[in-house]
Amino acid sequence: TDSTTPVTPAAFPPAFLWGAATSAYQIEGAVREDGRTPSIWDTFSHTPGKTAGGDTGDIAVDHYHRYRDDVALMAELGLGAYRFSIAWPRVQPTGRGPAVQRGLDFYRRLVDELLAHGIKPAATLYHWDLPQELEDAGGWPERDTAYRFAEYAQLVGEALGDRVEQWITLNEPWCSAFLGYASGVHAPGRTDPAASLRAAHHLNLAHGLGAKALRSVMPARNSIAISLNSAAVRPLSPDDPADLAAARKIDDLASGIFHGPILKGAYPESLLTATSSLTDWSCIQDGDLDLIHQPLDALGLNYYTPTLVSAADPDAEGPRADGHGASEHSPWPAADDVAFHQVPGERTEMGWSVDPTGLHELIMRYTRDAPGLPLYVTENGAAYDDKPGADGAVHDPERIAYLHGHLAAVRRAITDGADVRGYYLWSLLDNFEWAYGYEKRFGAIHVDYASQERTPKASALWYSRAAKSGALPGPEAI
Ligand code: PNW
Repeated sequence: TDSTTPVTPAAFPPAFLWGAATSAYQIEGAVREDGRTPSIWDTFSHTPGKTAGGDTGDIAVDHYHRYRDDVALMAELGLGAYRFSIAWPRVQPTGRGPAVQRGLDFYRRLVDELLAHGIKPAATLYHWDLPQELEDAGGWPERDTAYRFAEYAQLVGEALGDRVEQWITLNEPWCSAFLGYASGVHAPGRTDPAASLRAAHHLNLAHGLGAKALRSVMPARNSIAISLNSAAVRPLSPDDPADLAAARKIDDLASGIFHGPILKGAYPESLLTATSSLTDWSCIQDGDLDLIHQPLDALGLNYYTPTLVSAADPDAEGPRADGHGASEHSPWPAADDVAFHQVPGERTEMGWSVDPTGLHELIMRYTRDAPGLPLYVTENGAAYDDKPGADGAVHDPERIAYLHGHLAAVRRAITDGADVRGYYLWSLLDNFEWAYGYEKRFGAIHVDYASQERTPKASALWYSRAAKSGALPGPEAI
């Protein structure tokens, strides 16, 4: 990787947004306050054996009560933007009906606090916390969920469209569909590959209907986007046609299944064929593709690590480690002829390899596939085993190197002609890392989970220098 290659501190475009990101269930806590009812993540995390240590988001980092302090920290760090998500079960506890004012009020207060500090809010409508009642009615494999999402989007757009300019419909629908309904390592924990493919289509439909609903109630200046975790997929042997075919298949299942309909108005033929043993895709109704293919104002990409694959004998025994959590069930439907490999080299606490070239690749790919569409890196970051030292400070040189390497890759992409408008570090705070509970710390700000005390890590100070100067300090600075 080039994460250790020195680069001269070079300026980013002056309007470049230096941000940080979080999501509601991972930080808010206060799960029973102001009318909120359970989402699929409350149910899942309270089911024994589903999360590390039985951890839940009941309290998380108590952001619901500490949002003012957290915004003050962002302001001190000089962040220009903050990406957060809105909890559907706070706004519409049953997933239907009128909005709960107290639920919306929290986000209005948060947004006003951000604006008062000159921080641009970017709101994600869905970061995985489906109201449990909608899951009980069938969840994402059910078409109706997409219409419920559009209604929710409209309610939120009406309430906050006057003060939030940047909107993201869905965060990483790949995780919702395939970790939620195929491998089952995420809520709701189902292991039904055919259902996961229907879920993917209905998430696409939800995006299209949701974007349309937002458009209909918000000022035209607002920007609507989606955040996709398209993988940078690589064949183990680039000269082996079988490995190339494996890489194409995984690319279809990771990226094409969302890019195709959203950016081009069609699913890749190769995807429909490869999955035909599981579904006839009759869930795609007339007019769906036009609805999904809504004009977008920007595209968000989340990137952590590349994916390395080869062709495999489908009958061979043994685990197919792919870094997506422990499950006997694969998150890749109809892909038992593909094997996943560890990318050699340095890894983070997640076991994910550090490879900034993957981010450059991905940005350049979007630049080709979606010409003219402004891009944002809506998530990028790393988990390390951070602890305060004797001096009370948290020294995390690995995270500084990770951020430096990836931001240098972003800057390289801009030099190569990509229109990248901003970068959101994942994550502002240490938080509930889904199935990994509180074991994995992604924050730029350390949280002591007993006292809820916040301590900016060295990486936060490093990132702050970048944000304030608009240029990358060397990785050795701080
Ligand atoms: C993303 N995978 O999750 C999410 O958007 C964040 O909420 C999360 O905290 C962050 O990345 C770090 O994990 C992912 O298995 C979870 O490929 C799992 C995968 C990818 C992204």
